[in-house]
Amino acid sequence: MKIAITSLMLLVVTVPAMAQTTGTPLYNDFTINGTGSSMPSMVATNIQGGLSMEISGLSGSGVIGAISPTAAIGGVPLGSGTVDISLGQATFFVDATGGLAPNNPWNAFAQTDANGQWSVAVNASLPVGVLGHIQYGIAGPGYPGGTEVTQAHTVTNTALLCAGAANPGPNGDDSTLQVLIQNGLFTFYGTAYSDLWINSNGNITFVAGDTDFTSTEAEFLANNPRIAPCWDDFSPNVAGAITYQEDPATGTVTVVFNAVPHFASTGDANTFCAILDLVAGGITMSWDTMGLGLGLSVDTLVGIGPGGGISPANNIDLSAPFPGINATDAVYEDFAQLIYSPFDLALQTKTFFPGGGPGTGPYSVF
Ligand SMILES: [Ca+2]
Ligand SMILES: [Ca+2]
Ligand SMILES: [Ca+2]
Ligand SMILES: [Ca+2]
Repeated sequence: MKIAITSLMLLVVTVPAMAQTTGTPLYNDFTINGTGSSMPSMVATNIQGGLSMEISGLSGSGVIGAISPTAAIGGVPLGSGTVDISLGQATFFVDATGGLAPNNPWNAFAQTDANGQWSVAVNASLPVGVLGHIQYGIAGPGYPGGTEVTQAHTVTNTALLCAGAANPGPNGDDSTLQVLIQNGLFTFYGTAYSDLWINSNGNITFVAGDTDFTSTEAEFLANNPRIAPCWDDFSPNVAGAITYQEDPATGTVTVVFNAVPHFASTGDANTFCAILDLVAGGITMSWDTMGLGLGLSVDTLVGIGPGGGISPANNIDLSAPFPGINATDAVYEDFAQLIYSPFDLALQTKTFFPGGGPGTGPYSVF
């Protein structure tokens, strides 16, 4: 179900009458694009043009959701939490009981499933800036007092990082392009480089280019140093474009994969980018729409690694913060292993930050 959140703002505002309860906070997780959980207070959540909201509660419970322009931690007590959004200014965009969001088509679907899950995606042209504060109530006989609340999210729509860059990158199916860094060096795992290779299969390598279209953890660890915003088999020869740009003012090199399809897939677009910080040696990756072969690709690998066989296997969940441990550790998620999840980085931004000084590991992820 996809609906513009702006249309939700037009609904009639009514203040709910919910009793205070003493439920179990862990029963009410509320994540947006995979961020947030059952924390007791508000979460600041940045999105990039779209949001997928997921509620976890008791199965068969009714979901009530609202957005308000203001919020304050420690509002009206309800269950084991508090209603932090401003009820007097709230717009209810879904209500399983029907009363607070009358005639809303979402209401008919606003019931947690057998696993206690309920989710909804909003993909629309959202304005950049703070969209509002979103919080859910969950009503069901399993909750002491009948109703619980999730924590609130303060949702900010950030501008997409992956705007097209000035210079054409490699445009062949399995191709590579050497790029000379004009204004300094890029230090990566302690080695300073004056050039890099943009590989059309979603990654950047040092020392030499790489046209390998089958990503594996073993190759990632053994071969040349690599930055992989999304190592997979892409076909910029079919559609989309790979571009890059060096900006001396910000000291960055940006590589953008814009709407490139997965190999042999139709109707599939993938937009993502990597930004290399020439000063601090950090790497920021951002993912927008990620079709990944309409979900059929099974060999996506994301992350950074020193190559050369100097790192042990270190497959981590990239959607969670990672503190960084050893200076030579590769930091990546091999989605082929499905240890944590299918690809879940769309509409996210992650920074790989060198904790040992400019361009020197250990690299943390946040
Ligand atoms: Ca391979
Ligand atoms: Ca390819
Ligand atoms: Ca693939
Ligand atoms: Ca994950």
